[in-house]
Amino acid sequence: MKVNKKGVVAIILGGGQGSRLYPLTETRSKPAVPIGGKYRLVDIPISNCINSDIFKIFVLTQFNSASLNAHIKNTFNFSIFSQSFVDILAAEQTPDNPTWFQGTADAVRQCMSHFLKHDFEYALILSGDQLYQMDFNEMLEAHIKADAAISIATLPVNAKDAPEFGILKTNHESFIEAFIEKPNASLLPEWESEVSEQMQEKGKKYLASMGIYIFNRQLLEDLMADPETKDFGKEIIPQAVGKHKILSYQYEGYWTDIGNIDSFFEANIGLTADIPEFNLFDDENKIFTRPRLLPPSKFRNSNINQSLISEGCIINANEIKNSVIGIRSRIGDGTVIQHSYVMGNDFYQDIDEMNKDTANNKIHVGIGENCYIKNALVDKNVRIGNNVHINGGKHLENFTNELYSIKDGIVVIKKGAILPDNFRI
Ligand code: ADQ
Ligand code: ADP
Repeated sequence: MKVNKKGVVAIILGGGQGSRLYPLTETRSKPAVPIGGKYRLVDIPISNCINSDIFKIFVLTQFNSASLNAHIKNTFNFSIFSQSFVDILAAEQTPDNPTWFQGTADAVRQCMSHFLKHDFEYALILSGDQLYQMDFNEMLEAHIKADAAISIATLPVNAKDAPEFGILKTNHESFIEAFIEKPNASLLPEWESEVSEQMQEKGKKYLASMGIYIFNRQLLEDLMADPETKDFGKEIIPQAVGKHKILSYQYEGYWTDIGNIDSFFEANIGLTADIPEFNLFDDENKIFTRPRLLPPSKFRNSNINQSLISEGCIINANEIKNSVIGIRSRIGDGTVIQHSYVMGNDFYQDIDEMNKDTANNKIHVGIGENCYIKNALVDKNVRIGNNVHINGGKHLENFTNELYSIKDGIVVIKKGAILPDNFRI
């Protein structure tokens, strides 16, 4: 069966207020959060679309930021002869203004007039904070073959994770017969599904919504007409069950939510595994990002182990282990970095600037000499002095001040923070 690829628009839900990723979202919108040393969160769903030949893409975000605009504009510029685009649609008001997006469905509703200007048959609605590589054409083919009105990508999860998701039950044709958003653990026994033997062995007996939906155009338009329904998971999907044909498209590949600091951190560190579950080294499924034309990274006296080092770095560190080091990072002599994600810098300081900083007792951009950094997430453009000791871990309580936050034992150094010599966490 041939899928009419021109007939699909992708709508990426780029994020609510981003509070679960605070403080990474303190100064930028969620889609602009840097991931994997050189990418941004929004690159993941956009790349999945491009790899699935879907080229009409909207990104819905709660607030617009210069870095998101610059990133999209400089990365995803298609030929003027094609009708392809990546457009950012931002809620333009303040949090207490009622036109601020009230939920995922409300975000889609408020932008509906922009979508309807385009010729499409199917709307593919995606989450902006998930790490996965999926061919949406296979899902679209299943949707068309089943003559479904809505399709939801699903995957089996265990009892521990099930309360975090929309959980569903299907009939023998994979149509969804019941759906509950984030069920209380006490309700779970009623929500077990038949899953493959392999999933059964892993205790993954519950079918969860991945928050990836295909809607037929007219149905989406009809459902969006009711301003009372604010959310896909809480209202639109549960209310559509029993009224419309909703297909469960089961997926068993790697997929993970990266919506909070803990999962975001682990997903980044996971990229340093021998064979990471998310494959950046895949010609068929490239992750597209901004080509920055940075110089190669330069090392001196450094022992680098099981780590990803991005372009344009100047690294004199003693040791870097199980870590992701972002673009333009500068790391001084004798420093040790373990199990950490250092996002890097937006710019280089030239020698004059550095000399001026030295004369003014100001710390240079980057990480200084003889530091020890473990279990930390270091945002961009920080100035970390010499002999700074950061030892994250479960022994630390949650905490936040203007320089750093601690969440689930992970120390997050805020963007642009200045940590003086001998600072200890
Ligand atoms: P959650 O991920 O908890 O559950 P939600 O917080 O609504 O749902 O987020 C879905 C996506 O929309 C995220 O990418 C989020 O950043 C974005 N988003 C949230 N509010 C938004 C807003 N106001 N404007 C723009 N974007 C916004 C959902 C489903 C569950 C399903 C899980 C799978 O409701 O049924 O199991 O996704 O992760
Ligand atoms: P990225 O490579 O992460 O996309 P850019 O090179 O586009 O980052 O820079 C990100 C932001 O940093 C831009 O908004 C840019 O204007 C800003 N920037 C560039 N140089 C400097 C500087 N010297 N000081 C502060 N911000 C800068």
